[in-house]
Amino acid sequence: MFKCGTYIFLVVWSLRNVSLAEESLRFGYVCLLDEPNPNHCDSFCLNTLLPLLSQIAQGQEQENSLKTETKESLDLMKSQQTKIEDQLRSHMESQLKVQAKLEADLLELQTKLDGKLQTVQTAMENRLQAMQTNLEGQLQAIMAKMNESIVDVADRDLNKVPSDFKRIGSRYFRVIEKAQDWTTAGKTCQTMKGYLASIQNEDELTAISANLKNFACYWLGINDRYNEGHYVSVASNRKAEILKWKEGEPNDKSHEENCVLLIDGKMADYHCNASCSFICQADNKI
Ligand SMILES: [Ca+2]
Ligand SMILES: [Ca+2]
Repeated sequence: MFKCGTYIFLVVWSLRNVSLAEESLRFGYVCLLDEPNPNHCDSFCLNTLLPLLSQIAQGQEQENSLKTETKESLDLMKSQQTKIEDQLRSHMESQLKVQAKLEADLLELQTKLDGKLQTVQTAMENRLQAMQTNLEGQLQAIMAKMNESIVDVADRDLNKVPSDFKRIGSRYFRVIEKAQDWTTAGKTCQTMKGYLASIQNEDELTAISANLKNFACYWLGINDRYNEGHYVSVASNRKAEILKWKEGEPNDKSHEENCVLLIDGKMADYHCNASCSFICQADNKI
């Protein structure tokens, strides 16, 4: 095998020498190397090889330079890539911070809006509740008044109450702001189809007094004309239901005070010929 390889090498070398010999003949010089020994290379060979070697070295140098430039370019690109990546990372971190702050602000705003919305809703509910309560109260008052009117109409029809008598409490009265003596006042009430009034109880006294002027006297139908100290109603001829005397009354002054008047919510016996306003009642039950 070795021998065979050596033979092939020698053949190639011989062919190259033949080629060189031909080239030498063409250019007018001869270099025949019978033995492939570097020591036998003369100056011509060296002159021939040196440019090649120089080109090879120059090529090698260019290659190294190119490698160096390429490496520098790659390093620069890598550096720029790293810088861009850092910038992108920093930018993304900033964006994330901004996004987080926006989300926090949005949540805070949402919370505030929810709170205000709840406050407004509560206020509206309270207002609606108050309006509803008020309307219910008004409705009840209207219904009570309607019922009262219905009862009043029915009662007036049933008891034949004159239309100009006013319902005070459970009965019908008419206050006459015209000063007359007790007897004339009684007759005036009769012309109105009524009677000089007596009082049923303290609530009725309070209700009637609310319809009278202050410091003014009003005749009642109560008297003790026939039996001193025994007060009766002129309408029913029965004992007076309630007597609420003013301080110091009754005093039957000069033994002539037999008629009862009402002044500022209290009663007093007084001379029947005196002039006072008076109160008529529609019924003769009291
Ligand atoms: Ca008397
Ligand atoms: Ca008196």
